[in-house]
Amino acid sequence: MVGFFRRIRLTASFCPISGLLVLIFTLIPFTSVTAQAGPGDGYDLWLDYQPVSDTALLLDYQQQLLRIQAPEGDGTPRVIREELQQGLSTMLGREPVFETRDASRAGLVVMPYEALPESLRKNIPAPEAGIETYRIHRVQKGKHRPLVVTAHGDSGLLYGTFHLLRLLQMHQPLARLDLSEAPRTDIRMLNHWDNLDRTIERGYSGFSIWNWQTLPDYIDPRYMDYARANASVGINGTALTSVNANALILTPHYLEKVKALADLFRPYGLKVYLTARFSAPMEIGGLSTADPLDPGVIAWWRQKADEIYAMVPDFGGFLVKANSEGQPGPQNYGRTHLDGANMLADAVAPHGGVIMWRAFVYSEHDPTDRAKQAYSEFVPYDGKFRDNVLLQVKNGPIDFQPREPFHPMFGAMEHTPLMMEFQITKEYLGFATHLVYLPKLFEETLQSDTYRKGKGSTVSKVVDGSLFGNRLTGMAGVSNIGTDYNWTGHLFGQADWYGFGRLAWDPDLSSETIAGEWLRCTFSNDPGVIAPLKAMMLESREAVVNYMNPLGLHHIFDTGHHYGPGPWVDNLSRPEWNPVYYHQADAEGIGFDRTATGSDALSQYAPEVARYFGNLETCPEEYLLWFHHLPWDYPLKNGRTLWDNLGMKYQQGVDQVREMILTWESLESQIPPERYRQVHMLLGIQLKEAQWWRDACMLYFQTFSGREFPPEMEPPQHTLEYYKSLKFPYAPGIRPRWN
Ligand code: BDP
Repeated sequence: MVGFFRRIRLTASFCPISGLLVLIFTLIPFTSVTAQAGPGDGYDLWLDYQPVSDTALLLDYQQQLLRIQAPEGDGTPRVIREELQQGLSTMLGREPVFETRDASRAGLVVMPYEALPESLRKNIPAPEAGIETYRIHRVQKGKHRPLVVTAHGDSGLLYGTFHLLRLLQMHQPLARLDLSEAPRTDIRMLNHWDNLDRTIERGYSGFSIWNWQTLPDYIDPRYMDYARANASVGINGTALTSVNANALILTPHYLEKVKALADLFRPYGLKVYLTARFSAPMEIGGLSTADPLDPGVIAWWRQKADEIYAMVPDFGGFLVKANSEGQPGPQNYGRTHLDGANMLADAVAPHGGVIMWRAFVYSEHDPTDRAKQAYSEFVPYDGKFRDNVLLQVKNGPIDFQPREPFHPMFGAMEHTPLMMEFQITKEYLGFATHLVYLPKLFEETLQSDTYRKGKGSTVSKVVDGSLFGNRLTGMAGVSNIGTDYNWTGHLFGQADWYGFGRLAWDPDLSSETIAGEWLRCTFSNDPGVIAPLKAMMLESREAVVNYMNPLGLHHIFDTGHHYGPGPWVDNLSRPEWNPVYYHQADAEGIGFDRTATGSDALSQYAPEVARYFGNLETCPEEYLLWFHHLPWDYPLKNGRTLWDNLGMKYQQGVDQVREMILTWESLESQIPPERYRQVHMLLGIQLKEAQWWRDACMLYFQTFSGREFPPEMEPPQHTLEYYKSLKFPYAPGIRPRWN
């Protein structure tokens, strides 16, 4: 019971009137299986500070940590003290005391490095330069040997405090602690695809947590809990609105609301960003053009930036989707992405703002392979963007698929900062109902080798700027957060939010380490619980690839909502929106030829990478049909045909979900009943949908291959006609009409 929201509710229940309210609250039938409040409900996320059960450890912690010297004052210092008070009292069962006079009695010192007494400072190496870095050090010499959390700035102290609390949650010993941390990227941000009417594009866990109607006067305590959760994993930015932007957010009426959120978030080190609709000068500014070279347009954006910064002095900047999927942009005026990005960059530069210009562009008028278009559009501009522009590039060249090779732009633009964009919400991975641990996917991309400066030129080194020495760096994650009681719909979706933050902080962290941390903080420190759950999480990503898009297949989702399979769809106006464009199945075989005999998308990679994927001997089977069109009887490494392997992979995916269910069931006695039940029901949905994917795709592909299903595959439950007849006009998260 630690969240701010939770504390409010508890306090309220003491008075009879609100007691009645609580009763009513519990009687309301919820539409979401995860919306119920109760033990293990998930509202507290990974910050569910459980009492330390190990008595020796508890004693040790109590001796060391209950007398604290911490910074005084409002803002971040207040947040630090509150978090320590909350975390320590819950985990250690006793209230900590904040020493204001005699600091030499403090067992825990949380202080800026510059403010530490000389007697301590001489025994503690300085944290690295920067306001977000920190050091946690147990002093080993002298009379006074406290545990010290120290930093050069408030944010560093806050991050260090959360790190210390995490160590306690994970039952780590303190005696010899000495660790130093510095974030590897500058901008670590969530991208909310939240609309002003509170629907969320590709959102599956309720409505937007931003209540634009009641802001700025009503402050939902959830806003603070949101900021606190982000700070606990080092996320320092949030773009509040959808990339398919609505210009109204830039009007004074909405900017008042944005300011209220920014003021709340500031103590948590969280900066606010907005999406900028390129045609805003016309829609809300009364101009007749949005041409980026027009003096009136240039002046309008400058004035708009001045207006925003007057209200939100630390405003982060604009995130822009332009000339992509129907959004307006500079090309509407015969200008380029470069013209557009630099014009906006000049508007925010005097205030220290940045422009995150998305590279997710492709056009129905361009007949070349969609996978090639972003590279062709942007790489020629390398080195020409203003210093405060980052190009925000999706992890793969198509669109957040269950598996994609890394985007060829990574490593190809030495003089331009490239920001990573991952999707945390599971648009193409089973919505919030499937348990799929995404840090495994993120890690796969980050550890891919671009070979741009020889072996070891990983995507992580492009993103953290170390490969080319870029000054500005960042990582964005499309949020999976909504109004569902547990924030993310599926409890395990919280691990994706957590893991995104951890990887943005350190892009070389392993997904296994992150899973271990999250499990310990969310479930328990019992190895009997952690080991099976960790194995299940790590396997879950491969399971979804197998039952949705095995062997390099991609984008065969039903259209619009992307819920379930639709490999047969071929009637959409834009060719590259049709699944048949991607799988290219015919009587001969299946797959997209991206070698020199096909679209030659491979030529956009470094020669080593192009050779590796291009050569059938070396191309990993998981990327086979991404890069090659192969005959149905093409033999794979196991000696069986491509067709048989396809069926076996789909079956394997279904079997993996069955395994996940068995694992979960084996832990029933160790998991709070409500939490157990919720996840169990969701796993049931996942199994049904995995079977649906297998059956629908294999029946459809059989119309081309004309072969029997492999004996390993269970027979389909329905006919192809049945699967084709399924329609879901109300599937969640569909793109609304924006204007
Ligand atoms: C696609 C989504 C669409 C987004 C688009 C984007 O289907 O809703 O607008 O990405 O990233 O995956 O802009």
